[in-house]
Amino acid sequence: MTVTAADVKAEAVRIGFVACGIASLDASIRGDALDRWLAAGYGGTMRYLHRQAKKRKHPATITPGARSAIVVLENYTAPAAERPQSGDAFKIAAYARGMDYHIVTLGRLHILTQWLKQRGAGLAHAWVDDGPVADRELAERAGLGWIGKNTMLIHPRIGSYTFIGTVFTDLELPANTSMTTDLCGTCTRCLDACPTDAFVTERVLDATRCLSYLTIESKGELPVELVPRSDGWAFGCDICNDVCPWNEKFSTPTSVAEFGARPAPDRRDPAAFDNMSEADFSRRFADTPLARPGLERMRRNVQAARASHTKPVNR
Ligand code: B12
Ligand code: SF4
Ligand code: SF4
Repeated sequence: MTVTAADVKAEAVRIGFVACGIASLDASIRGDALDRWLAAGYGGTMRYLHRQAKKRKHPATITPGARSAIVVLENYTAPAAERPQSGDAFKIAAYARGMDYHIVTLGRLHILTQWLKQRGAGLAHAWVDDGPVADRELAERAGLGWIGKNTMLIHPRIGSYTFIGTVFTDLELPANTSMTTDLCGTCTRCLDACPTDAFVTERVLDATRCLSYLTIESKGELPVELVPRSDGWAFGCDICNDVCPWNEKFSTPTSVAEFGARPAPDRRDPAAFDNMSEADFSRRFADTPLARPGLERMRRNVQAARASHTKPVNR
C-alpha cells in the first residue's frame, strides 16, 4: 500500500494533532548554535544535552534506517478558568495542569505509528521531548512555524502553546518547505517580560536563570538572588509565551481532555504540599509533570513562590 504525505497529515489531524509536516533528516543548520550554548554552560546540570548533541546535529543517526521525520504539534492551551487566578498562593505552568504529555502525546503518536506500519512502514519510531531530537528545529524544517525570540516554535495560526512530537520512519516522504520569515519583527515583549532576565540575547536562553529549569530540573536550593523574582511560579513558567502576541491572537483552548486540570493541588492553599504525604503525592501526581521534581522540591518551589510575593525586587 502506498501512503502519501497528504495521507499522513490527514491521519495526524484525524487523531487530533493540530498540525503536521514532514522534515528531512539532513544535518542540522544550527549545530554551531547548540555547541556554543552548551559550551557557555547555559544547559546547567542537564548533562544529557551534552551526551545527545552529536545525534541532535545529525538527525539521520537518531533512528537507524529512518529516511524522514513526521512532525506534529499538540495543542495544550489552557482555558481561561484554568490559568493562574488572583488570590492563588502559587502558579503552575499551563502544560502541567493534568496528565503528563510524555504519556498522552506519545500514546496518540503510537496510533500514528501503528497506522503507518499497517500501510507498509517497516520503521515508525515516536519521540516526544525524551529523545536526542532537536524538536524545534525539525518542526521549523517541517514548515510548522518559526523559532521566536523566546526560542519557542511559533505556528503562525496556532501560536506556541504546543508540544512537538516526531515519528522517524523509513518511508521516503517529500519534505515541507521550511518557514524562512521571522515573524517576530521588532517585537521584544518576551525578552522584556522575563522576570529573571534569562535571555542572553534573542533566541539564546540561559536555562540556569529560567524559572522552568529552576523549578523543574534544578535539584539544589534556588539561587537567592532569583527567588524574589520568581513571580509566584512554583512549577515551570508561562510568561514568555503569555505575552507573545501570536498567542494572544491565535491560541485556543485544547480539546485534549487529559491535559485538563484535576481537583488538586489547591493553588490557593500555601500549605497544599506541606500537608501532603509522599504516598498522597504519588497517588495524585505520579502521572503528571509534577512527578519530575517530586514532593520535596514542590515544597521548596512553593516556598520560593511565596517569598517572591513578599520580597522587594531590585532589578
Ligand atoms: C532543555 C529543554 C528546556 C530547558 C532549556 C530551554 C531552551 N530554550 O533551550 C528549560 C528547562 C529551560 C525548558 C523550558 C521550557 N520548555 Co523545554 N525543552 C527542552 C528540550 C528537552 C531541549 C531543548 C534544547 O535542546 N535546548 C538547547 C537550545 C540551544 O536548543 P533549542 O531550544 O532547540 O534552540 C534552537 C534555537 O534556539 C536555534 N537557534 C539558535 N540561534 C538561532 C538563531 C536564529 C536566527 C534562529 C532562527 C534559531 C536559532 O538553534 C537551537 C538549536 O537547534 C526540548 C525537547 C527537545 N528534545 O528538543 C524541550 C522543549 C523545547 N520545551 C518545551 C516547552 C513547552 C518548554 C516550556 C514552555 C515549559 C514551561 N512552561 O515551563 C519552557 C519554555 C522556556 C523557553 N523560553 O524555552 C517544548 C517547546 C515546544 C515549542 N512549541 O517550542 C519542547 C520542544 C518539548 C516538546 N517536545 O514539546 N526546556
Ligand atoms: S519561561 Fe519564564 S523564566 Fe523562563 S525564559 Fe520564559 S519568561 Fe523567563
Ligand atoms: S513576544 Fe514578540 S519577540 Fe517574543 S516570540 Fe513573540 S513575537 Fe517574537
